[in-house]
Amino acid sequence: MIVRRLKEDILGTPNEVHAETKTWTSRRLLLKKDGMGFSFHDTLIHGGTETLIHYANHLEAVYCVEGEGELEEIESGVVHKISDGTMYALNGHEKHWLRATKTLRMICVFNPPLTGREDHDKDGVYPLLED
Ligand code: 9YT
Repeated sequence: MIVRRLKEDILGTPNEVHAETKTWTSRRLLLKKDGMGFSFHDTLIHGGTETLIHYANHLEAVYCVEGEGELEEIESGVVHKISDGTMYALNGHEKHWLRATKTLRMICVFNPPLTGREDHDKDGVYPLLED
């Protein structure tokens, strides 16, 4: 069994990942090496920012537990409001803008799981990494 606590086990360690864009911070609680088949993160999208995201190599589901913002699907132009209680799943690898008007706290799962080092490239993509 794995038990981890955000404050004691993640914050201030390499599993607290700050995006190079400075628009988000990902606190990664479960990673590929944990063998669960997915990774599990508690992510902050900082208020007043927008982030280009395109998970070409991964599926991601996201559940918002705090904050306010929106997701714009780039291909269709459809905009979805996001607040406490909103879930979205990128089952079509949709490229999107993620905007936070008030810092969003998002619980995210990735399949395949992240190894822990991933940050977005200029197109918002995470590479497929091995441990
Ligand atoms: C919601 C989202 O995709 N945020 C960007 C960071 C990512 N979820 C991560 O690595 O935790």
